[in-house]
Amino acid sequence: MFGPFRRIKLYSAAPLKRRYDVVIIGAGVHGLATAYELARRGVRNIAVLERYYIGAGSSGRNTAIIRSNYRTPVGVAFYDESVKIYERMSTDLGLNVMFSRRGHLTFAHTDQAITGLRVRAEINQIAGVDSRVIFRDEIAKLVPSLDLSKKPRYPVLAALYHPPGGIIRHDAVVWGYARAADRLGVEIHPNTNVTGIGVSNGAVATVRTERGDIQTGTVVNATAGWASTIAEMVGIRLPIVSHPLQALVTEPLKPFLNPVLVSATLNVYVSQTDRGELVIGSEIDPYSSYSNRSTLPFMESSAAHVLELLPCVAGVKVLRQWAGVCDMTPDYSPIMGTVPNLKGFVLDVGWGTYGFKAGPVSGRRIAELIATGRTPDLIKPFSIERFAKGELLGEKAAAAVSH
Ligand code: PYC
Repeated sequence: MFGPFRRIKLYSAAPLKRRYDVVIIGAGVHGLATAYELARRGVRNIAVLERYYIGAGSSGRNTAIIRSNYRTPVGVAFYDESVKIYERMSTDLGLNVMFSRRGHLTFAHTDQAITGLRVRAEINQIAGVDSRVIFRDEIAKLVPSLDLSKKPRYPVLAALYHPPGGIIRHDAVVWGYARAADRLGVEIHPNTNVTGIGVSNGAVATVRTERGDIQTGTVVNATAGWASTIAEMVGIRLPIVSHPLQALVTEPLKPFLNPVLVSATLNVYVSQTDRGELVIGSEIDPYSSYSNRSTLPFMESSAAHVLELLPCVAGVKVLRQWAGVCDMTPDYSPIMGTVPNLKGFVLDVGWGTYGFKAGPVSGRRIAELIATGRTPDLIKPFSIERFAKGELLGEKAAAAVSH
C-alpha cells in the first residue's frame, strides 16, 4: 500500500532459535535500544523476547517527557546524553519520532522551594545543561494562560526553566528502534513469555520460554513492572517496590501551552501534545500494586490541581486515562550493570517514573558494556552494589512531582 496509510513493517517474524549470543527480555524502548546498539557494534545473533507486543509495557504507558534537569551530577550527565540522542533520533532511525523541544518548567510555590531549585540549576549548569531559575514576569511570557494571580492556594513564585526539555511521540520511538534493530538482523519475538532462567557454573546458561528453551551466555533484564520477577529467576532480590502511575488525556484543544509544567506542591504535571490534547499526570499511587487500572480519585484530584494552574481549561473533557507500573528504588535512580557472582546477567531496571526518557542512553551504554566487557563510566554509579555500599544517588527531588 502507498501513501500516508502505508503500514510500517516493524520486524520480520522468524522461528525462535535454540541458541543466541544475547537474549534481551523486554521489547520496550530499553530492550530495543540495547538490541539496536549491540547490532550497530557488530554483535550478531540477538533475540529480544517480549511477553505481549512491542511497547506493551511502560513504553506505551508513560507521558513521554524528555529532560535532563536532574539533581545529582551523575544523573544530569546520564540523562543529558539521552536528550542529545533524542534530538537526532528521527534522522538516526529514519522515522519521525516527533521530538518537540518545548522547555520544561518546575514551579516553586514557597521560598524554600526556590532555594531547592537554585541548587538544582547550579548542578545542571556545572554539567553544561541549560537550566535556570526564572521569576513571574518571565514565566508569564512563556505561559500566558497560567494563573499568576495571588488567588490560588499556592501562588507560583518562580520556576526552574529547562529549555531543552520537551515531549516526544513515544510509540514512534519504540517502532523506530524495532525497525532499525530488525534491519540489522536482530530477532524480535513478541508473545514469548519467559518462565525461567537456568544457571550453570556461576553463569547464565538457558532462558526458558513457553516456546521452548534457549541457550545463551548473556541475558539482559530490560523489563519494567516485572523486573523483580525476572531477577528472582536467578535468585536476585532487587531493592524495588512496584507502584502504579496514572495519567489522563483530554480532548484536543488549539495550541495554547508550549512548555511542560510541573508542580510538586500541587502534585500535578501537564503538557500539550502536537495533536492538541493535554496530558496530565501526578505522583505514583501511594500503594504498591501491579494494577494497570486507572481510578476516579486520580482523575478528580489531577483535574482539580491542573485547574489551579490553568483555570482556562475548566469544562474541557477527559478522553481517556491509563496506569503503568513503576519499579521504584529507594533512591529514585535506576539499577544498571552486571551483578556480583553471576556471569552474563545484566540489569537495566528500576526505572521508576524516568524510564522512557533514559531508553536511548541506557541502550547505548548497556550495549557498550556487553560488547566490550567493561562498564562505561557513565553508568558505573548506578550499579546494584551501591545499595550495599551506601552510595545512593538521591534523585527524588528531581523525579517528576515526587518531592
Ligand atoms: O520525570 O519528567 C519526569 C516524569 C514525568 C512523569 C513521570 N515522570
